[in-house]
Parts: sequence; structure tokens; C-alpha cells
Amino acid sequence: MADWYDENFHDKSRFGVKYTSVLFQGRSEFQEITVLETETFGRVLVLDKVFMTSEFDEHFYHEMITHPVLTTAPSIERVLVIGGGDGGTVREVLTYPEVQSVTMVEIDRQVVEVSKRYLSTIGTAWDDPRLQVIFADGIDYAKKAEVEPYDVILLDGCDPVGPAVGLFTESFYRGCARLLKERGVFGLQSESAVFQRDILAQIGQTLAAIFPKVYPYFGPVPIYASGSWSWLYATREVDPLAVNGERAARQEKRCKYYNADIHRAAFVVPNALRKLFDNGRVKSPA
Ligand code: SPD
Repeated sequence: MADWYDENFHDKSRFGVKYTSVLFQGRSEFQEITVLETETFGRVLVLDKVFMTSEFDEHFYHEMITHPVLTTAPSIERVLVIGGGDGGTVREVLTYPEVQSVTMVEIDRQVVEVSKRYLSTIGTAWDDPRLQVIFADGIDYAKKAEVEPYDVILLDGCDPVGPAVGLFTESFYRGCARLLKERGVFGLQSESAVFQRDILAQIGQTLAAIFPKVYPYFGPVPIYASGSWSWLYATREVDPLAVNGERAARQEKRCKYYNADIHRAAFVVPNALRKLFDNGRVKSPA
């Protein structure tokens, strides 16, 4: 029997999908994990009652967290992904033959296990020999790991509530900066630019205290509250619009959403947000 599943957004609005069955429901050490079967979105992964991804719309999010960064970073041999337990982000990263190694640091082993079992259309690159999955706290990893620096770091985390709050702090971002090469790029999801403009601004400001250049960019993710999402591109010196044409052309052939025009358009700041940003860039702290 079909029923509705709602994401309750700050107790002010609810966003729902009609589901036909609950494929999995359980509690890991860190969070409640649910997988729903739905008609509109296919299978949907929910963590702590917040929609994370779905078979139908995952490409918007995973292409946009990955390709604006990987088509512009000067070198993309060593990539670190923090979070992203459904496997969609590492799948996109591993489409680049230039990528030699991807380290994914995910705190919750059970999210990966459940995703492998129920969301196999999303995580299609688990067996790629370039991928190493470490089950650990990304915050500790960023602060303490003694490893060669990375060309790219992608943070594919949850909303800033509960255990994920630490992923939105200056000390964590300093850890990421420590692990990033001088000409590296750090990309991360930064919530809804419609409903959580203050959070987007705050993450941007926090990053701007560490990275000289921080740029917001935007795209659709239908299953997230408001349907409109944002990411931040943080770097010491890379130009986010200096797209490597060969890499972008390859992605354009295979992606469902991303292409070079979308890339340029994504970095255009809507009028209502212009006062937060200076020519498309987060203003540096005074
Ligand atoms: N509001 C939900 C934000 C979740 C962002 N991360 C999703 C993980 C998809 N790989």
C-alpha cells in the first residue's frame, strides 16, 4: 500500500514522496538509515529522516559536486572524498582516466553496506582498483592523517545537524586545507540557497578565512528541500571558470546534466544573493 514519507524541514515545512515499500530500515552506530521504494524517485536513501539521494535525481547532485571541480583543478591525480557513502561521488570522480587514486573516508560503514545492497545503480565503481575506502571520522582524518597532499578534496556530507555539525567548522576546513596541494581545489555541498541562505553565507565566510578564493555555484536537486542546491569551490589560486576543454568534452558526452554551458551558468550568482558575494566570490573577511 502506498503511503507518504515526509522530510520535515526545520518544523516549518514538509517535503514528501509517496513510497510503495520500505526496503530497509535500521539504526547504525551513527544514524537511522532508511531506503524507500518510490514511483517518482525510484529508490531513495534517507538518513536521520533527511533525503540524501535517489535513483531518479542523484545525477544532478553527484555530477555537480564533482565536475565543476575536476574539470578545472590543474591536476586531478590524487582525490580525497569525505562522506559520500552511497558511492555516487566516487563513481563520478573515477570516470576521469587522469585520476590515479581516490581515498574515500566515510564514518558509517553501514551506509556503504546498505547502499551497495539497495542502491547499486548509484554506486557503480566500488570495485575500481583506484578506490580505497577508509571507515573513519573525516574530521579526525582531515586533522591528523599523515599522507601526501591531495589535488582535490570533495566533501559530500549531510546537513549541519547532529554528528555532521563538525563538518561545517573552521578547524575541520583548516584540516582539509592542510591536506590540499597548493594548487588544489576543495569542493563541498553548502545547502539550499533558497531556504538556508544564512548557512551558505556562513560556510562561505568560514572558508574565506582560510582560502583566498571561494566561489558559490548552484544547481537543481529535485529531492532536496526547495529543489535548488548550492556548492562552494574553495582554492588558493585556481580559476573555477578555466575549464579544461578536453575533460569537459568527455564529461559532456556521458553526463545527464553537466556540460560546459551549465558549468559557466552555475557560477552566476542570482540577484537576491548578490549582496552576499562580490563578483561571484565570497567576500574576504574584513
Ligand atoms: N539535505 C541533504 C543534503 C545531503 C547532501 N549529501 C548527500 C549525499 C549524496 N551523496
